[in-house]
Amino acid sequence: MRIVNATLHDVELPLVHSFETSSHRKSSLRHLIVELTDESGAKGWGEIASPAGPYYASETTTIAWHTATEYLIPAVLGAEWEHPDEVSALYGKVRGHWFAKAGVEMAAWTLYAAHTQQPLATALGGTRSTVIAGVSLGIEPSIDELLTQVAKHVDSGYPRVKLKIAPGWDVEPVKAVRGTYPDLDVHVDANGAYPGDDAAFETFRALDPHGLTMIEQPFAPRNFMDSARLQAELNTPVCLDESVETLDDLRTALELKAGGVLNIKVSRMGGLSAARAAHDLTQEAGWPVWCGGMHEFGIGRLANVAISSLPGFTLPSDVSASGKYYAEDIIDPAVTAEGGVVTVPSTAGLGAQVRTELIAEHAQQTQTFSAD
Ligand code: OSB
Ligand code: MG
Repeated sequence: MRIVNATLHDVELPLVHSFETSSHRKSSLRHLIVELTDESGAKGWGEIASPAGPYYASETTTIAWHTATEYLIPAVLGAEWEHPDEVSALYGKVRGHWFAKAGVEMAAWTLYAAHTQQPLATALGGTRSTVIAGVSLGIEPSIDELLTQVAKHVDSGYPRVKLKIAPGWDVEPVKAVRGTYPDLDVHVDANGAYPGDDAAFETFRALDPHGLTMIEQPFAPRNFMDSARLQAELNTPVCLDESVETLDDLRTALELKAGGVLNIKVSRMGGLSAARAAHDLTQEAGWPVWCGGMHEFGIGRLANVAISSLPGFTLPSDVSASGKYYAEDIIDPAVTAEGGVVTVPSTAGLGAQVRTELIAEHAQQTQTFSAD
């Protein structure tokens, strides 16, 4: 296959409910949409879902624009390849920049699926026709407002709720949610906000008896040592997110027993091929996995749905309906989650139409490239 045209669209969509994590609050998101066209005219779509600021990872939207336009798109344009597993090698000399790479590689994967007339999930080796969605709830101004958000999502059928925590907003919100929902699948995500000190260990010991499904990323990225120490002490599984950007990080985590669950994010790992390889490695090690999200627009959301259809994704994934975040999504149909169940598309390619008019309406900047 040969990519002859590429367009990068910088698109801003308003959020229906502002979202706060341990680092910051946001009310709209800017993601970069990658559009690739091959010689036959088939199209592939990808999404660079980097947050605007360097708080989740060091990449930002502006940096991702630079990386994609200067390095990644020139590397894939005009190159010959048979399978998307080969695409990351085309820009193999570029270190890091996983979000930018993930968006470009996702476009190659959806192009390949369209070109070979199969659903993206099938091309990846997915085996499920539906996946279970959980929701991720941000830090709210009060416990009452958090309980309102939990009720809203439990009432619409989501079987798992993840609560963002940070020092000062941890044991109390968990107790409140547990008090109201004794049997709900609840987990917490600290986004690395705790230092590996005695006070943090005290907090996690206090959370341990509340039957949480997991404690996600308690410590700073790649603090595998304190994570292993915590896992040895707690009954609650520790889940790694920010700590695992590469398969080498994952091998370190497995060897050190720095947790018991992996959140596989396509964006954080640099694409669908790496996400699938992480799935295979954790399967061998016996760690269950789930697919994390980055508040993706519909394109990245459908890639998350597709990877979640692989057999090792046994825990609910952050693939909630488009409508949890966006009043209007850039795909048609948008992702829906009836009773927390998302249907894996069975049509060839991405699995939905891309609403190019909506992309144009919300685009802040656009750049097009052609192979010579
Ligand atoms: O840690 O999972 C995270 C969003 C931005 C940055 C980090 C995270 C998140 C989420 C999003 O929790 C969940 C979703 O996309 O549904
Ligand atoms: Mg996380």
